[in-house]
Amino acid sequence: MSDAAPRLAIVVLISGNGSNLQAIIDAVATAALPVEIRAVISNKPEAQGLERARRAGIAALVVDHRQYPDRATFDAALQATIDQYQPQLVVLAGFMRILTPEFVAHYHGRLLNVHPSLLPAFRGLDTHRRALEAGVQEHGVSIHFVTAELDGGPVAAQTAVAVLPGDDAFSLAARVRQAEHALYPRVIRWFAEGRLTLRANRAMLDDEPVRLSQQTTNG
Ligand code: NHR
Ligand code: GAR
Repeated sequence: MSDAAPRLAIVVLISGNGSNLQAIIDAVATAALPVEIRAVISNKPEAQGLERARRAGIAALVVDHRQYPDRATFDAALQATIDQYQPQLVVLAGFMRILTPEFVAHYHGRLLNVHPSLLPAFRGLDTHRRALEAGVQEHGVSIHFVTAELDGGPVAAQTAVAVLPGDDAFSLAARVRQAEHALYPRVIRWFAEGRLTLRANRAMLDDEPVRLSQQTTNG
């Protein structure tokens, strides 16, 4: 990269496949995303995303939650590992462990998550099956600032995904994941550009509170 502009330092947390991580890596490679991925950390040693990181020349680390007696001890170890890389933003990308309020407070305003639903609908796990069972016509993806309230933090952006006749949880998840891969790098870029901030428990884009119905039309 010949671009001399300072790039936002980020650390990405994963638990599995890491397709969202790959979308971020690819966006950085095409210069669409002005960030430096300093490290990728998984709580699972077998996570495929670790190999994606290594292939891109990014430090790939494991902090295995099973090696720690409780969540507080795990989170403290995770935090210490992250902070060695001095990130300005921490990105959850399919990270599957609920984080303690202490951890979340430490990264207040600089911790994002991608959640596979149109929040506040379908917080928690197994969102695609639950959306199909509820019979909704629209499902989708939310990027939100992480707070102590699980999947309850301020939403920064959403993309709606139509539920199609014949969809099962797999086909719907695949379509939602495509929307994730398009949206997450874009939202991270907003943060890197200083356009997206958390202020008084509201997500602000260009100094305006994020309004969900407009969100997918921005920048
Ligand atoms: N932590 C806090 N405090 N707040 C949030 O909003 C969080 C969070 C940690 C992760 C991601 C979230 C999602 O996008 C996320 C948001 C895991 C679980 C869960 O139940 C729920 C939500 C999310 C991630 N995890 C189980 C646990 O006991 C373990 C499940 C597993 O290992 O497969 O931690 O959906
Ligand atoms: C993504 O669909 C993400 O939204 C979801 O898991 C998938 C991870 O895929 N996250 C959660 O369900 C968090 N609880 P990936 O590992 O290929 O990015």
